[in-house]
Amino acid sequence: MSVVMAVQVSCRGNCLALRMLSRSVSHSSVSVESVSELDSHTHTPALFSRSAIGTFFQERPLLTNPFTQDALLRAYLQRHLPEQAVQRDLLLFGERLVSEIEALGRQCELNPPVLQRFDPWGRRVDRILTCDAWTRLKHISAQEGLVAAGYERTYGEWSRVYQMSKIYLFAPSAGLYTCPLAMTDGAAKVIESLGVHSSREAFERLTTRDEKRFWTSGQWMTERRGGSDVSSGTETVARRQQDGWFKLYGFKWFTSATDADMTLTLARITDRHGRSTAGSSGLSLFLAEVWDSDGLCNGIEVQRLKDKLGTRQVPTAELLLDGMSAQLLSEEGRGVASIANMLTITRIHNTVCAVGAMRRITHLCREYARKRAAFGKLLKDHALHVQTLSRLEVETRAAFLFAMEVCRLLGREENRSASDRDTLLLRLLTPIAKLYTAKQAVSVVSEGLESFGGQGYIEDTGLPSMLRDAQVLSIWEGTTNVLSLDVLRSIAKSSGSVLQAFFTDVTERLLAAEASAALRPAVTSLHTSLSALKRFTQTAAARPTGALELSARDLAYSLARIYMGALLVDHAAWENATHTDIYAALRWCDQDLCPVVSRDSAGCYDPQKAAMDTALVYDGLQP
Ligand code: MFK
Repeated sequence: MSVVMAVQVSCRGNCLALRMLSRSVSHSSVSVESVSELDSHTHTPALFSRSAIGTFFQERPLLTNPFTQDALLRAYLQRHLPEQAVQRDLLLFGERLVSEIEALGRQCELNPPVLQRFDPWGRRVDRILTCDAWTRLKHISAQEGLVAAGYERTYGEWSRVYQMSKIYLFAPSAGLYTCPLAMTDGAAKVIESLGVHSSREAFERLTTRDEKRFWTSGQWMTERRGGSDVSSGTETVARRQQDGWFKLYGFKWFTSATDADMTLTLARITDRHGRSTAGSSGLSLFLAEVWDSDGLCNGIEVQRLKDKLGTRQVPTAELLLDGMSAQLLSEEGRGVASIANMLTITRIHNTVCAVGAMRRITHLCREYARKRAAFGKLLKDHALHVQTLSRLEVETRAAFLFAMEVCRLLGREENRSASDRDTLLLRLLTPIAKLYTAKQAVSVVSEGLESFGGQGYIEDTGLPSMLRDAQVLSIWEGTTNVLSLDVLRSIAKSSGSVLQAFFTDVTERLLAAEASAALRPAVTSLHTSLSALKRFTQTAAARPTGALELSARDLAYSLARIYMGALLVDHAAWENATHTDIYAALRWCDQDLCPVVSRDSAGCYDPQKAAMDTALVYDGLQP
């Protein structure tokens, strides 16, 4: 092969390189051939191949053990769950994440599931084919007890904190395997709560560490009419069979991780004339195995897999239920109330995964800032850059403490050590934590990507998928507004007791921190916001119809910000807290902690303003 050809091969596809080469060559009046010959004699690399691609390559940010890197997680566990066994397990798990799981997660992103509709001989099979890495993640999930740890209850009321610490570490590496795990955990919780003996085997499989027996579960709630308004949107019917089982007929529009072994789903039981009851009281909860022992569907046609912005690793399908055999799990007509337990668990998983995403991006950003130089110095030496990262860190810390507090409350309830206040707080804080951390995750991950410059927008860095996958967190398991209305529902249903529990809890945490002079500005600000919020809620019931609903999102945000502030202050007042813990609490409390009061003062919830909102949104719309 001639030297010229060798150059062309080494620069294949790089026309720019060749153009630059001919320009530099014509300046020095040396032909391509003569330069190449010179190089071939002296054995130096071709001049142009260097000038074309340059010699500088940016170091990539390295992922190291996410447990050892996480100061707040380690401090939190040191304070609340200082068991050696927990430390050891998380340390080893962190190593496994780096050495094995991270690559599996990436493979899942690159090899999304496909639907095989027919076998080679034309038989309809509707198989959802996932990659080997997805199966491996299922096995690892069982081995590591990612669901089991919540039910073994080895650490009593701290068992959920232990389990969710693992999920938190796992999530950003797991190629969305957290999705089936969330639903599996939720299904186990529903079965345990209902105490259904006939589904004992399902419960045992959902919560086992034996990878050969481990089952995952789906949660099929969404039909064409919508995923939020489940009560009026569910058209699936259930026909009773002579053996006491049911056949289900309907169309499920979004089913996540549809390769699951079993599912929980809602349907309306028909009477012998085929009639069913409309609304929430007509819905019952069913358990069904999805596949038979030959891998064929149980009375299901998979219409298609969804083409999604993110979560591409997870099969999401439209399903026609055409006589799916199912077992009644709840009392007749108690479907929504029964599946609410599943929603609590999946919303907590969502919260934990949102924090996991924030933590991963902040770690990558700070690592990159130690390696990337611009304008003559490393990014870590640019104060403005570090200020931006510090703000992301404050968001992440507040979100982490919030997530862990909800897990702690869940653990206390399951350990039967919850006080009435704990139970009320768990009900109120679950939707708030989910809705607030989901929004934070989108914003923190987006800002984090920006700190990589153009590289944050490049697919094979793996960074863009983090943003895509964060975007779903505020959509599935209840959108921000649906969850804000759920907060109102919890207040109304408890006649305000959930709010009383909130006020008492925050006040006690602030009192405990009052001795700290360093924390005083944060404590004062939280007291002021809490008092303003109390006054708002006391007058809220007397407001015009609709005003409360208009304030729902801002109310949820206010409850979130105040509670997160109280948790940061509480953590910073701990005897082993560091000055960074105090600083994080102070910075958090710089913001408007009670937007519902600020917006109320601006008249945002007046009926006239609602009319103006409509006028603004539809301004210029042609009929
Ligand atoms: C990383 C994480 C991964 C997660 C993966 C998940 C993938 C799966 C994707 C999906 O499936 S996304 C679809 C998820 N769908 C939702 O989240 C539904 C959103 N809509 C709601 O949450 C509505 O608020 C709800 C359907 C619950 C409203 O239904 P209703 O029938 O209008 O409620 P209603 O009548 O107020 O309440 C019925 C009963 O349920 C009441 O109990 P009682 O009959 O005993 O009074 C309520 O108290 C109870 N309930 C409702 N919401 C509750 C609840 N109980 C406890 N907690 C709640 N949140």
